[in-house]
Amino acid sequence: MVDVGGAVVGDTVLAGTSGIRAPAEVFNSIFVAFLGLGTLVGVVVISYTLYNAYKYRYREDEDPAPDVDRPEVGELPEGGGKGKKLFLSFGISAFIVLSLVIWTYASLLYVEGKPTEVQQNGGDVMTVEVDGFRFGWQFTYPNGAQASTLRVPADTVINLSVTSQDVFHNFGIPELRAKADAIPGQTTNAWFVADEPGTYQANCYEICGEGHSGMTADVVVMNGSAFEEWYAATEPANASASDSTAGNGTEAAVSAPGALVPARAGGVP
Ligand SMILES: [Cu+2]
Repeated sequence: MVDVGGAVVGDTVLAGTSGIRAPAEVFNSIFVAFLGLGTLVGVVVISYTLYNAYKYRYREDEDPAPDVDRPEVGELPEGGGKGKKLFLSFGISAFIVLSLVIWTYASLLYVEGKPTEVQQNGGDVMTVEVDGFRFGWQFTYPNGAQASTLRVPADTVINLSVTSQDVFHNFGIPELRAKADAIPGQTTNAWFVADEPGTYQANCYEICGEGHSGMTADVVVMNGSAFEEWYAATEPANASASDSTAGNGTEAAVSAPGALVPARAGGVP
């Protein structure tokens, strides 16, 4: 695996010491490739157009105009003989487009399958359940603890299992390039790896009512030991309300929307 040393490109935080290529990095390279190729194609097409405009320009000193074979509207270009130029440009375009489609699709498969693969290989994946509600987010940790701020360890694969209590929402952390629909009755996954401790912001990306624009949450990336210490002190929000088999706290979160607000004070700082 390529270690990019925790490079920060623009506002994108790339994975560092975890050695796992985060979606932020994958999406960044797709963006750069499309931007680069788009620019290259643009430069070639515009230069060739300008070159021909200059070559076939009107010149007063040539009267009558020399007999050149200018392309007519509707005529297939036959440059290079027997449409060689046409064949070449179609061929190159098809090659570029197909390569991009295949490469992008492979990248998406990587992003979709990576957390499962890491888990199967015995790597660390922390799954946090994200519940959207009008108007806020509730995070449920593997131990059942709930909070309105998402705290995660750095350099760890964080798998978000996103759902909604009421209407459609969309959970996204722009800097970490993590984004998933929050749909009632369904779960959607997104994951990220952050190597730069700090505070990021999660927003709702689906108009959901008057409080939509304020539907934000802090995402605090902590270094491993600080996170462990914090996590060890958390308690399941519903510890007294249901038996410990609830484990990840899903049932309580889904069946008791009324518990959302108290959960903010549910023993999680
Ligand atoms: Cu929303």
